[in-house]
Amino acid sequence: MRRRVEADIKAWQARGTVPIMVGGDHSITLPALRALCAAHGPLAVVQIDAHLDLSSAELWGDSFHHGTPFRHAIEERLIADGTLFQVGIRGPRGSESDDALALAHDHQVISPDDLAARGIAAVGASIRERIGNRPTYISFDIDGVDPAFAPGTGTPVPGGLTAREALAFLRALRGVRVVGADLVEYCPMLDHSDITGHLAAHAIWEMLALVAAPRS
Ligand SMILES: [Mn+2]
Repeated sequence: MRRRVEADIKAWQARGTVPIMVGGDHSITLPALRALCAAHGPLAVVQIDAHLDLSSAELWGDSFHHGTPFRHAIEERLIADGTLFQVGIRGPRGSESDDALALAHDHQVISPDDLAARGIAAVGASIRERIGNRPTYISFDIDGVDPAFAPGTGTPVPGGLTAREALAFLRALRGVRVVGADLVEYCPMLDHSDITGHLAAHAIWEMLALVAAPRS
């Protein structure tokens, strides 16, 4: 899977497109980052997620699954130091070392409470300033949103972003140079009345708008 996704993303990127993937398991992000880093150099990454996804093989005995993509991305130097922004984080950690890895590389972990206290516009402005002109990947794990708004996912965690906060946060990123994005962990089988599907589709639309928006 990883080889195939990486090859596909490389092919789309080479055609001058901005690939946006829809999933499915969050482990698809790692090969996308590998492909885009090969083209652009180390990336900035904005990750909306309940979980850090920085686990190692000590969790579940496997080094490659939906809880580990960003550990590999950091260790493989696919993400530039100080430019991974993990927003919506509140879930249980895989281990105590997860936060340490992010902090050792000067990355930022922003909980839903942080986002509410600081304000979406302020957080967005701070992220945009820190990213500057660096090529940026957005990885939107739908479980970053509260299960009340996004029940259709495999590892729901109460206390997440509202749908409105999530969409406003995406809009607050306007101006960053998006070179790729994904919307992952959507599981239609667990959804109710397509609530999650509607939000996922709208979030993808907002990401397309970020690609289209002129940058100042
Ligand atoms: Mn995730």
